[in-house]
Amino acid sequence: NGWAVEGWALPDEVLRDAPTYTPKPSEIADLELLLSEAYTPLTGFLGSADLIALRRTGRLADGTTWPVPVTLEVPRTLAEQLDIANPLRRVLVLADLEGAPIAALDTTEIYPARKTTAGVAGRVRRLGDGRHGAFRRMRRTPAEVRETLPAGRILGVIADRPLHRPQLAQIARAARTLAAHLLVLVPVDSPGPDGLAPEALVRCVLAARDRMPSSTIVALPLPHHEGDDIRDAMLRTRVAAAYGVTHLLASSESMLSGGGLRVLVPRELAYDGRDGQWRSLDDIPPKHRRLPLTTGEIEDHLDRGTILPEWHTPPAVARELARARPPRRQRGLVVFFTGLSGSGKSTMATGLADALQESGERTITLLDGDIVRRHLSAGLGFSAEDRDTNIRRIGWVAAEVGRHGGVAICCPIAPYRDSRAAAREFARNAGAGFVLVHVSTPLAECERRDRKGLYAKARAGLIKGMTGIDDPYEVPLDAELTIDTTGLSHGEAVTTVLRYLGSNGWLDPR
Ligand code: PPS
Repeated sequence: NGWAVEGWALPDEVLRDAPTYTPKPSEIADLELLLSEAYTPLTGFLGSADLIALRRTGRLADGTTWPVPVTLEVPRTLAEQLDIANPLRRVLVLADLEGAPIAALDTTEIYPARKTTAGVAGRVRRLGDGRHGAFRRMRRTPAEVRETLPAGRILGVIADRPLHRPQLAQIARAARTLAAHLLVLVPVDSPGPDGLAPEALVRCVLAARDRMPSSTIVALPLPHHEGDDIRDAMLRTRVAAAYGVTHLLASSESMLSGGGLRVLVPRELAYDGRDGQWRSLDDIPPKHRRLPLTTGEIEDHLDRGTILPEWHTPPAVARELARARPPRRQRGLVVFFTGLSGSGKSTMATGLADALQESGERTITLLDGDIVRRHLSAGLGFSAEDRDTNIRRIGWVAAEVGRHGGVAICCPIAPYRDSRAAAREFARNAGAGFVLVHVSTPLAECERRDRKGLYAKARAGLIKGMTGIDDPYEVPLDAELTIDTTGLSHGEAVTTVLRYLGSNGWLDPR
């Protein structure tokens, strides 16, 4: 029976036979917004004419103003399977991370992008009902939301962070002044600027609901486009307008009015100790004035496990935040040792695991190089690609351990910055801590130890691609701790790590 969209009807076989591709998360977020019509007037991924016009003039080829390039890149080998001259053979099915189809792309242009990728442009059409994930009932399209909004002004707030009393006071003021209904848009495509998981952010926002004027709360993706905060802010304004917002409370300096919507820059508020009200900074004498906590101060409270003060944060919000970010001594943690073969990583990792077992810390998982390569990474060798896969696997498993509140201790060589960065990112997305320990014992010392005889073999040319000899080790620039084990006893090296973890709150001081 096929499916149709104005002027685009295709038999089922076309979809069945079409290649399938899973875009990267930010592209999926763009796709969702295209499909929900939050990106009106865009109906698909942009082609080269629009991209060139956009770069030159800030407008699409037809003159429409539009802030950011909304593009889709696919591997060249995949693009080559499409035949744009044939409407039946140019369809690309776009799938989510689990591989379930979300949309069909009617590819009308393929243009060169990077070395191994091509840009594909064309209209997109939703496949399936488009609702998935936690809080799916809150993921509503602009049309659905507009239908339920009352007539009159709509005050929009983009809540990419939990709402504390100062923000709630700003919102209440603006809503009162404008006599507006409140629409809160919560971005849920990736962890917010505070590193809170999307579901946790939604729970925090919902926990503040009884402190807000009558409101509608919607969850939606709001992707970041490479290195362009101002344009992203403009895009957020467009999306808010599509949802029916008439007045948007600015969350950053770079938000500009446009697209029929006014951006309000809220006044800076402070807590007035005399009567417990939040009011304009200038209306409070300095000795009675308390400024809102900074992001760093809030994080500090959570890290230590002290309750956020009630003058600043409604208790229900404080509770949700504390659940989402337990104190460091209870939070999942990845301790990631990196260094040359023979640098002392394994010894330190084992020593650390033993010490933590003894003190009865959270559950410990030791992801030792040899064991990993026997099980999790069985079959991988030492090519750059295999090493990268190895480190990403270790990083992924470690992050899952951290997600569930355990301590993962890893000790691969992990010679590449990118793979280590990926491991750090996995941990962050899982809400776990990440401590990179660079075991910086110099090559000469590692080679002198040469317990496995590998360096001697490498020098003799018997093995190729030995890290430090004829394969690179990229020294970390982001290590939390650097330890050279030359001349250190086993105990001293482990103590250094324990001391770091202790003084940074990662261990129970008991
Ligand atoms: S990597 O690069 O992080 O994937 O390496 P890793 O999984 O930690 O494995 C390192 C251990 O494998 C042995 N080995 C080699 N190391 C480096 N280069 C080459 N070519 C190589 N071939 C085998 C070596 O014994 C490493 O063990 P450690 O414990 O680090 O000494």
